[in-house]
Amino acid sequence: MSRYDPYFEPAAGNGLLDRRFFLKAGAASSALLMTASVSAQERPPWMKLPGAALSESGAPSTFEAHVKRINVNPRIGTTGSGSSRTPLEHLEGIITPSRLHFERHHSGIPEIDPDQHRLVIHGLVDRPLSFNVESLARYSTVSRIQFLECSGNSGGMIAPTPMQGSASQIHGLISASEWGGVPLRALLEEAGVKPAAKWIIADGADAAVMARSVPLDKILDDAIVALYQNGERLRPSNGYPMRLFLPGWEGNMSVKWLRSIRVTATPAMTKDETSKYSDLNDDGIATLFSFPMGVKSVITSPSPGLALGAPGIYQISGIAWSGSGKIRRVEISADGGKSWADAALDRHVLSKCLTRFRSAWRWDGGPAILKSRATDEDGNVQPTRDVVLKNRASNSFYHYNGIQAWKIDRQGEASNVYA
Ligand SMILES: Nc1nc2c(c(=O)[nH]1)N[C@H]1C(S)=C(S)[C@@H](COP(=O)(O)O)O[C@H]1N2
Ligand SMILES: [Mo]
Repeated sequence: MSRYDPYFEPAAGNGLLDRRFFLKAGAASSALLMTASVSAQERPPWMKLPGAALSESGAPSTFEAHVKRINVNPRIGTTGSGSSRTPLEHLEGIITPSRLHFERHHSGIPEIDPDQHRLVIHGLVDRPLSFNVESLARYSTVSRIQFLECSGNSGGMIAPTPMQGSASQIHGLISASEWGGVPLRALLEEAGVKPAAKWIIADGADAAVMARSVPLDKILDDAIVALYQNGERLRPSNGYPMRLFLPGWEGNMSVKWLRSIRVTATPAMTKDETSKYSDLNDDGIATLFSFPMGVKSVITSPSPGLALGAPGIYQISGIAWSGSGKIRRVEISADGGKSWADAALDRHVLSKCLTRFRSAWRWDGGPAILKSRATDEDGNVQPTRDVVLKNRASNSFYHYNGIQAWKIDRQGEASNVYA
């Protein structure tokens, strides 16, 4: 570039460029990125014969077979207990394809016949009610494009030395979908909630009988009984034929294979809200009922396993989210946090959803430490690792939302560092 162009000016240290670089520099930036010349080609084999037949259900290209859920091995001694993770670094945008939505099961995936499944609403109500899939589907359905995150996500980051793995191995218990279902408020209004009611206890029809207590206020605010995920019926692994979906709150509470809602005056203190999904502090006292997921972000490209090529201009891209509402701002640093520049947020900034962010970065081939820091609309700023772990017991790993640092070495390889 010989003429002056403000978008080539640095926006922060170690090569970060203005966030509008890719939008405004247009032809100039693409010329920088694409150096191969295009010449007339011979027809490839797939142009010489008609292609494959139609099919009833689509599947990804066989060339994309590497884009799959990872860590799918169940816990030793069990068949289906454990978790599988979304391959974050291979995805774009904000919606997770249903087949790649992370999974977390406490006792495998039940095979539920929808004709035999019932959801019962009982306890402190005037009229106990029982629904099957068909009767629920007659209610007016709402759609929510929102994330679901396991509160154990990123728990490996409490280890005293940084675990090495891909973005998905470390942070892949987060996904986002369009969830379609019936507001629980409508069902509770029909059942008639008694004045003493303050909580509901939700439980699932799996062998683990996962049960969680949820404050009634949240249920009346935005909880749904989800029947649909990305336009189709829920996948068995995500709760078929129905699940509770609690926008922005820790994934464990979104009880899958939902079979019972009991309205109560007090929480049940189930194992999953006392011994599990609570945060032990170093004074020996545990914090219970941490419901909304904290403001968080992670750079998915570059990230471990996605090496950079030659020095030059790269797009930094990642996801940010907050259980409290919308993402307002994401800042990026290429010098380990000494200086920061605002990233561009993609058009779809939805409440309690993933937000895609991007920055332009001129990598000079030297070492760099990339970080992202998200701020939500309530003004919550993503904390550093030290702040998250302050006063926590050394084995407490839920609700980790610290700033992630990726170190880029001279070969362009990224690794997890505490910096
Ligand atoms: N019935 C039931 N509901 C459940 C679970 C379970 O094992 N059984 N796992 C919970 C946990 S810990 C999480 S993080 C989410 C995961 O939802 P997903 O598998 O659809 O990603 O479901 C929650 N609901
Ligand atoms: Mo979870």
